[in-house]
Amino acid sequence: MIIGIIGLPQSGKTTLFNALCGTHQETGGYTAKGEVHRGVVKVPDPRIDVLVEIYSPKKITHAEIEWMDVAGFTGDVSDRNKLDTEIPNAIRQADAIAHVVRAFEDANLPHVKGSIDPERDIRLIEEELIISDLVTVEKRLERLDKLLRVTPDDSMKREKAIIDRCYEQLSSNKPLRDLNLPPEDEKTIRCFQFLSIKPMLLVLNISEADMPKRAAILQDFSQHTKPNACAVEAVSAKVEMELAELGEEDRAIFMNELGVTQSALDRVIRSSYDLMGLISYLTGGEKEVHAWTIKRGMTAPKAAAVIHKDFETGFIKAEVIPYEKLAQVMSESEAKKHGWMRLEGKEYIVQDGDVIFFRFNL
Ligand SMILES: Nc1nc2c(ncn2[C@@H]2O[C@H](COP(=O)(O)OP(=O)(O)OP(=O)(O)O)[C@@H](O)[C@H]2O)c(=O)[nH]1
Ligand SMILES: [Mg+2]
Repeated sequence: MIIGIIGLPQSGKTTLFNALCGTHQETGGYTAKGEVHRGVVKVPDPRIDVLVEIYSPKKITHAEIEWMDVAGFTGDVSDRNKLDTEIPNAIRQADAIAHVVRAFEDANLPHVKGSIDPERDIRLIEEELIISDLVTVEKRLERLDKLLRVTPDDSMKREKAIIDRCYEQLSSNKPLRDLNLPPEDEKTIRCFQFLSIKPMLLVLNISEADMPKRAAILQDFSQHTKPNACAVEAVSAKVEMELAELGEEDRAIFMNELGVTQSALDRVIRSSYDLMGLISYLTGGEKEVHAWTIKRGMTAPKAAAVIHKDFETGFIKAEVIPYEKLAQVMSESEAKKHGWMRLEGKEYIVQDGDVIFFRFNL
């Protein structure tokens, strides 16, 4: 799963990327067009720590998400003939988008649009995503019209009906995300890698001085400004980057000085995970404790295939203990004695935090 970080120039994207990935990419120097930073981040999961206590494994593997950082969007769609395509194209492969919105004041760093105005910036970036998709849709419609004149087959007609809907939505300046297309329609147009259909997390980049007010800022923003179907988090990217560079002890002292108890980054990572409809199930043993990423709603054999595709074909049963039950007694055998281990079959929908042992036949 990949998340693309986007936003206006100098909004703090690379700073956030460094904080998330523990990297040292240059900040404040305008990421160049065509430059893409990539990094993999562990999804924080306190349940893993508990499983490690239970199993004392040799190896520990967290769920992971890949992040990408690209140059700033222009925020200018006034001339369709001069649209930038390179930067939007760089994030097409992402499964979701994190839009870094500048909310911090800094007199030494003028905002590229002249003032601090998160609502405007969100609209500008949304418009850029919409126009970029509109260009793709128009091209496809033109091609489909030609093809349909020659061979009017049913699948093409079906695609045309979906693309027509997309055209209508985008022409009304609305993102495809709000269309809530049924999964089979979404699958038909997946190959176009539309941008405005991707789940979006808005990351408000707030001033260091506002950190203690973070919760109030978030609430106010969610009530008044947040567009539909987006998630929102607030961080001070600069502070988070500085925190990420510190050792554990110094970090605790610095956080105490700032009046914060938990790194806001953990929440950004968790929110992005939820936003993409992802959950984790866990496997435990002496060899390894492992959090596996799956889409919410997956059946047990599909979830098993994430470990190895043979587990899906050879699937027999899943032995499932819900995490809370296991944590209650801190022992697999005790959990079994309580009758908390269930045997589930092929139709079982795996739940977040299920601790699973797959039985399979190879
Ligand atoms: N005061 C303050 N400055 C910040 C914060 N986050 C980023 N900055 C500063 O903003 C400037 C731009 O940060 P970058 O992370 O390079 O911004 P960017 O969005 O990657 O910029 P481009 O790559 O040009 O699009 C740097 O000087 C950062 O130190 C913040 O939370 N507070
Ligand atoms: Mg940058």
